[in-house]
Order: sequence, then structure tokens, then C-alpha cells
Amino acid sequence: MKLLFVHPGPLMYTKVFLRLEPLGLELVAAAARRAGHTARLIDLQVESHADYGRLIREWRPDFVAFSCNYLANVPEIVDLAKATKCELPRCFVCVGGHSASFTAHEIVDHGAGVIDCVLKGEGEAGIVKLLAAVEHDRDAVASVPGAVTADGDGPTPAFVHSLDDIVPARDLLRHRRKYFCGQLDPCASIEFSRGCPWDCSFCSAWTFYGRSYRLVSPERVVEDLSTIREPGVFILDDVAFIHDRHGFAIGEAIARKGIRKQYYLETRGDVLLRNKEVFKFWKQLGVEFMFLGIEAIDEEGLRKYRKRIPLGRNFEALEFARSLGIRVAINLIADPDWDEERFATVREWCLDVPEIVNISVNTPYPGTESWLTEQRRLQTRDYRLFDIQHAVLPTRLPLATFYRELISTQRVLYRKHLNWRSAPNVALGAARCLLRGQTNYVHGMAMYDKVYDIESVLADHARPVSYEMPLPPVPISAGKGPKSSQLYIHTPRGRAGRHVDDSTERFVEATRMGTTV
Ligand code: B12
Ligand code: SF4
Repeated sequence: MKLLFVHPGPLMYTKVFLRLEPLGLELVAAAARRAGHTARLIDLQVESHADYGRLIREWRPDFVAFSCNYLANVPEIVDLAKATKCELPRCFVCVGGHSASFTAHEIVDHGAGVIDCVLKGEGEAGIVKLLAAVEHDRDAVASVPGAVTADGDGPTPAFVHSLDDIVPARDLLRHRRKYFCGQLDPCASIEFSRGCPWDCSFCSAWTFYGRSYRLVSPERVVEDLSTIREPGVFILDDVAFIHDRHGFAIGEAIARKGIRKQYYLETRGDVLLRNKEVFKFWKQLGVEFMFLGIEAIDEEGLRKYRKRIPLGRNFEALEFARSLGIRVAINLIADPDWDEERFATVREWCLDVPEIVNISVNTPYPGTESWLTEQRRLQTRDYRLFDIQHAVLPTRLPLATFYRELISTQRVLYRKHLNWRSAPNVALGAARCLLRGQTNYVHGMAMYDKVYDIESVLADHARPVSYEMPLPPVPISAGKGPKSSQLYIHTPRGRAGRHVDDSTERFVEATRMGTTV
């Protein structure tokens, strides 16, 4: 069959800071291609809806698969599915990915007959079975593991046998030079591991994978990395180098092969402090930027976000990263309950530290524990506002004042580092990108004021809403612990699902606060 894989358009963040290749979709496409189908891929982060329409009309695929990792993309995907069925009534339309898995029934309902199936969970295993059913016996679609159709749910989704099995179909991307992460322009993506063994209440990375944690082998990493032409590489792992031995093994294999790249990675402060030697080694291999999950600057905030790493350790982690010469970015979560004084304190703290500070807004997402325990009522059910840049919970300040505080704080922090006039290294970085013929980084900087603008963010709240988010269930009190079946997409396999040694398992146990497996 002719298959078209589609990544939806950009959100606020992607327009300014970084835009990454859709690696998950490339993996699913690779699995489908291996099963004998012809695949194409279009990424609407860098191509237009008109390009999509043209491709549909001219190539006439038999099967269209949308990737829905972000809740905010749901309305766009439903509308594209409707347009697709209008043009190609016999085409099978499927949606998969992180957010689609947590809102599968709603997506099928919004489609009102145009979305044939949502395929939950990781796609490599499910897609092959789904394609076989679509090709040979459409009645069998409903019994494919992970499938949700208008007729009901199939069995629970299955894990891919091994992460080494499939190499992403990187060749399917038509505009590889459009992907960047700040000064890493152009930039490719890679995964060394999948899943997260921690269980933070505001995050769904762990609930999606049943709190499992699996590793890609060093051999397979090197095989994949040697095909990557981009000088920059974004390591997609939720928490990089949880397991020091794995980090060393990959690093050593890369060094032996003589591969030289510039890397960006994300990790936790306590992991950085526990595995200092691995990060030192990776600095030599080319780690330039690191994102540290800090989330709040005070003990109360940290407790609230259930990071059991004491604030003092977070500062120690920042100190250590600085000592390595790695440029560090941190994220703080602003609560809609913040008042002017709280914003002022945060601004002051952020201006004091040399790190790049990013501020996002506390947002309960389906698939997180916060979604099940949050007692405050949602102020909006517009999917498009669930991008952690908008306030969806009641704000203590009037909404316009909240955004004035938020956006002016974000702007002060952005200017601190990214104003090329005041920061020579930014200007130098921009010049290097331009000399390479790359304009993404400079273009992102130019877009900042347009994207992070109070009027346009407020106008987003006033748009008519065609599709409404599901309401969260009756809140259970925090600390009581939701049922497993309410949380997970992939069924947890307990300790056996986590490929870490016993000492790392104990370390995770001591730093998580979970009530579930
Ligand atoms: C890397 C990453 C990013 C990258 C972008 C990656 C990209 N190209 O889109 C960056 C840093 C830019 C980013 C930004 C944001 N992110 Co982000 N991100 C991630 C992260 C850590 C990993 C995603 C990833 O690439 N994994 C590796 C690949 C291999 O897996 P995958 O894409 O999930 O694909 C697999 C399955 O999902 C499935 N699948 C995917 N597509 C399809 C399609 C079909 C048809 C099928 C069958 C299956 C399928 O199969 C794939 C293979 O197994 C996830 C957390 C997580 N672990 O999932 C958060 C996560 C997805 N991000 C999240 C958020 C909130 C954001 C932001 C909104 C945050 C912000 N600060 O503004 C922005 C918005 C980005 C945007 N699109 O504009 C949330 C999503 C919440 C939600 N429900 O919407 C997550 C879950 C993290 C969290 N804290 O909970 N993000
Ligand atoms: S450490 Fe927490 S926030 Fe980070 S990916 Fe894991 S569960 Fe999510």
C-alpha cells in the first residue's frame, strides 16, 4: 500500500527555540516500509497545509497516519483528517503518538467517522499488524493491539521487541536542513534510551511507557549516528545517562569510530551529580548544551512537583555543569496562582544565575497524575491552549495581568542571553550558522517578539472552539494514588521493565515519590 506519514504543524516553542525531526514517525515509517509498503513523510512544521493537500491529491495514498504527540495539535489533525477523507473517501486514516494515546476515544469521536483508528502506544509494533488488517481484513482492525476504533478497543498495546530492531527512516524527510536546536543548526535527533523510571506528577513520559526504561545498544547507536550528516545532534532521552555504564559504552563506541558532533541533552540534577564522570566524558565528546529539570526554585515548589531532590543539590548540579563548561538551560514552572510578587522573586533569581531560564505554565495533561488529582477546574477546554505556554487553570491575577507578568518575565530572561547585540557569543554563533547557509537560529530570534506577544496570546483564548477536550474525572485526593488502569498506556512490567542495575534502581526508588509500580 501507499502510506503517508504526517507530522502536524508547529507550536509556539518550535517557532522560536528549536524544531526537531519527527524521529518517532520516522521509526514507525521504517517499520511499515520493512513490512513491504511504500512510505512518504510530510512534516507540517516545515511544510504547509497546501503542500499536504497537493500531496494527497497527486499521490493518492491508501493510508494516512498522523503523529499526535502534542495535545495542542488535536484540532489541526482532526481537520486534516476531514479534508483527507473528502478528497480520498477510501483512504484509511489513523492517528498515533503520545497525546493521541491518552485521548484516543475523544479523537475518534471528534472525527465523526473520518478517523478510522487511533493506534495507542509505541508505533513500531502496532503499525505492522494494523497495516496487515487494513490490507487483508478490515474487520480485524478492531482487534489489533492498541487500536481504538468507533467499535471499541483492541488489546493493550505491545512493546517493540527490541529498540535495536528498527533504524529510523531518516531519508524520508524532505527538508533536513530545517531542523535546529538554538545554535546547533542544522540538528538531527537520536535516542539512546526510551522511557523514564521516575514518576513526576506533571509528566506523562513515564505513564506512556508503563514506567519502563529500555536501552539502545552502543552498536546500534553508532550505526545510526554514522549515517547522520548534521553536525548537531539532539539526544531525545527524557533523562540522559541514568545508567553510567551505558553512557560510557556508547561514548567509547563513538570515540572509537571517531565520530565528532555537538550534542544537546536533557537530564536531572541528581543524575548529573551521581554520574559526574560520564558527563565529563561526554563533554569531551561534544556535549555543548544541557537542559536540567529543576522546575521550581523554592522547597515548597519542589515538593509540589514531587522532585525529591533538595534545592541545595540542584544548585550543586548547576555548579558542576558550569564547571564542565557546558551551557545549561533550566525550566521553571509558573503556576497560574502566582501573583506579581512571586513573578518578581522569580525574575530576580533568574537574573542572578548565569543559566538560560525557560518558564512554562503548570498545565494538567491527560496521562499525568496531576490530571487525576488537580482540584482546580479547567478554565478552557480548547486543546490548542494546552501547550504549557497558556494558562488553562484559573489565574489568581486577571488573565491579562498574568500574561503581562509571564511574558515580560520570559522576555527579560530571553534577552539576558539571546540578544545578539549584548552577547558576543550569540552573535558569533549566529554568524557561524549563516556562514554554513543555515538561517533557522537567526530566524527564530527574529520571531521572538511576534510569538511571545501578550495580545496574540490573549487572542488565542478568544478563538471559537470546534473540538473540546474531555473533562478530567472527579479528582482523587493527591497522595491517594490513582489506579494503574487510569494511568498507563503500556502495561507496567515492574522491575523487569527497567534495564538498570540494582544500585540505579535503588537510587531511583529513593528519589521518586510514586504510589504505583
Ligand atoms: C523530544 C521532545 C520534544 C522536542 C520536540 C520533538 C519533536 N520533533 O516534536 C522539543 C524539545 C522541541 C519539545 C517541545 C515541546 N514539548 Co516535548 N517532548 C519531547 C520528549 C522528551 C520525547 C519525544 C520523542 O521524540 N521521543 C522519541 C520518539 C522515538 O518517540 P515518539 O515521538 O513519542 O514516537 C513514538 C510513539 O509516540 C509513537 N508514535 C509517534 N507518532 C506516531 C504516529 C503513528 C501513526 C503511530 C501509530 C505511532 C506514533 O510511536 C513512536 C515510536 O515508538 C517527550 C516525552 C516523551 N518521552 O515522549 C516530550 C513531550 C512529548 N513534550 C511535551 C511538551 C508539553 C512539549 C512542549 C509543548 C513544551 C514547551 N516547552 O512548550 C513543546 C512543544 C513542541 C512542539 N511540537 O511545538 C509533553 C507532551 C504533553 C502533551 N500531552 O501534549 C511530553 C510528553 C513531555 C512531558 N513532560 O509530559 N518536545
Ligand atoms: S524525571 Fe520526571 S519530569 Fe523527567 S521525564 Fe521522568 S517523570 Fe518526566
